[in-house]
Amino acid sequence: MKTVLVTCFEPFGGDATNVSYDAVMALPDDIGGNRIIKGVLPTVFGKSIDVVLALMMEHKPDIVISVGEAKSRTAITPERIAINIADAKGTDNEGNSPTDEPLFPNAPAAYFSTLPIKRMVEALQAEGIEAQISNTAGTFVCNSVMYAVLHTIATQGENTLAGFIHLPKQKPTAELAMGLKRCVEVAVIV
Ligand code: PCA
Repeated sequence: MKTVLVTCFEPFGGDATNVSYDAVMALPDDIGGNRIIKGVLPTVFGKSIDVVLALMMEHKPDIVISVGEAKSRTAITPERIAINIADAKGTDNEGNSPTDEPLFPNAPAAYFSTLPIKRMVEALQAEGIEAQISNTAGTFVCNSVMYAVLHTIATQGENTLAGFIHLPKQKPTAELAMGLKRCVEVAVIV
């Protein structure tokens, strides 16, 4: 029985909703006997990292799956890699708009997801849910959270599995929640 921390984001960019919030909140609290802890992160550089790291300290999860919305995508996309940069085209929810800023100075350029991303994609496709691996989580708040979680796990020498999944905006919440549930089921059997 594992503890899985699943985080989502508040709406951003002037939107009233964020599909990651709707889909994560629709997840059951128990998936196959594993405990699902849900967290909501502010779409703000820095603060989002503070919140996710505090949730990790509090709940000591075996697996961290962070989830966000990708407006222009049509598939559920487990991310392969997070990069050590913050570079925003617009602003976050507190008006921050960093340009070419390292997230953590003197830290590695990138971290790979430690989630079973290929098996997640296969499991989703087997259910008829559009899914593919993404090779960039962008350079906005979502990438910063993925990077910070993986960097913290790596520097603390823990064996927590972690990664990020971007959800498409224009799909029914029920389909996205079902897809996320399958991703959790695949991750807990690693
Ligand atoms: N998507 C944004 C930040 C919050 C979210 O849901 C991103 O892709 O960075």
